Amino acid sequence: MEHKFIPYQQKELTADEQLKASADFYEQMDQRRSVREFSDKPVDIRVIENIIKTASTAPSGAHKQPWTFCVVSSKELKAKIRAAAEEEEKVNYSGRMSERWLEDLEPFGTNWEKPFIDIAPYIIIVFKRAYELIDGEKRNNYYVGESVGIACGMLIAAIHNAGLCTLTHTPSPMNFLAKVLNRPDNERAFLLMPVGYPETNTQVPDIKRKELDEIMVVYK
Ligand code: IYR
Repeated sequence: MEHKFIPYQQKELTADEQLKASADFYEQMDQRRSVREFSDKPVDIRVIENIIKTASTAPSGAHKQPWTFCVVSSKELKAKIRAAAEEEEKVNYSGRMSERWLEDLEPFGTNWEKPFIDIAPYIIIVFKRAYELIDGEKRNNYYVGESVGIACGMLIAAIHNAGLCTLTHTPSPMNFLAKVLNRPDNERAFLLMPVGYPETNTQVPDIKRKELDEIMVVYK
């Protein structure tokens, strides 16, 4: 079988341009914070389309692109999702999570209440596609968790780049999302992300990122 290849073109930067571009991008990304209090200020759906297109540029196992991004703006659906998420989180916070886990979360001030699901203009629920059904036949996807994780990272970067914020919310177990959104059997909920503007005067925990020498090991 013939497989077509086409020339790859990427603009090469000078050494100086590269240093500046990488430093500028780091500065920009270092401003990103997870936000838990959202404003209901509307966001143009075309911005959401662009950030999802960006996420879908992620590499994936055998280029299967094993993801579906569900965008919820309906008040009724958001309320349904919030109620189901809070039901699970109540159980999590009152026993399903270990004492140590709850202690680790203390600095973030999280609890079972998830008002942001109602308030943010959009909720993106990312589903991973465990397999594909093509003409009634099951076809494999590969490295599904890795692929969808990478796409979510790119989604988060795109959201920040658009001057918006998000939160990686993982209500657990999250199978209620497939039910509420009527997803097919091959899809599993992966991450729930409110997208919008932060509420006025929102505060975020005063946390520090690890220094480079704690995260990078160079082998010469
Ligand atoms: N899923 C819960 C608990 C939670 C867990 C971790 I790890 C966090 O970093 C934050 C929260 C919740 O969303 O509240």
